[in-house]
Amino acid sequence: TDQVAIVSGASRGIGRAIALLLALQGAKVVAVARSQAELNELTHKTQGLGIVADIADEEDARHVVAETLRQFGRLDILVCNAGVGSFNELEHFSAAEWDRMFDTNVKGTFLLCKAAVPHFKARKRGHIVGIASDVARRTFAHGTAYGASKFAQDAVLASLRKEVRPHGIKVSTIYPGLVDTYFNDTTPGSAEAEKTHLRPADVAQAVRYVLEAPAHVVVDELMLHPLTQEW
Ligand code: NJP
Repeated sequence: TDQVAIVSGASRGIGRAIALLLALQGAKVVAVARSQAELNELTHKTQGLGIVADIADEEDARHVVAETLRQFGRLDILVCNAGVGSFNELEHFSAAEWDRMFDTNVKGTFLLCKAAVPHFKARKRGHIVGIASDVARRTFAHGTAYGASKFAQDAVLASLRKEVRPHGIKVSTIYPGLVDTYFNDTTPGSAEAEKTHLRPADVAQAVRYVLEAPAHVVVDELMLHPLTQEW
């Protein structure tokens, strides 16, 4: 396909795998993150566009969509993937760390959707794919801030789904379990994670599946876990 897709958080991890898979399938990919060097390396592979932006900043989020429209004339797919998390007992979280998770995971998703939806509505089509988490559907110790942010992001996407459906716009939410990425300052590729975690490419395949649904079908929700993970 020659679809135009924005992928947030594409400098590494899940977003990078999604960007590579979409590019492989012929999409024009706009890769978004704050790290210029990683984006340069990626766009070399995707032959797409890289935009350095902080999705928690309204001007940056607007710029991402405006620049995509300027360069490609349209937008077909928005993948809201960028996210951050850290885990601790409630009393050890700083207010700043709480804000960092909500600003990125919730407000960042809101701002990118807000920037893209008017264009989608005008064209009476468009597909928003949100990368949420299985922890948008369960709670766990040390997850007060991250879990709450993922519940909230999930609610943004689910409400938006109902709002934009009459305009022919799809919203699909993906709920992965553990994925072997750089998340929470980890380093992917360990022997242990190979046994217990999904690979970023597994999540990218889920994104591909929801995007390939026929025009009259919307995959609202898709959850996937490593077989070894109890949840
Ligand atoms: O994490 P990581 P994942 N503006 O750290 C970018 C969810 N998830 O791939 O800006 C723009 O390898 C950052 O780029 P940079 C998770 O909640 C994960 O695992 O250059 N971009 C990088 O490209 C998240 O929503 C697991 O630092 C921003 C990317 O985000 C999504 O999966 C399990 C940004 C993060 O890459 C991808 O996370 C689960 C900003 N303000 C859900 N802040 C898991 N890994 O186990 C960050 O259930 N980025």
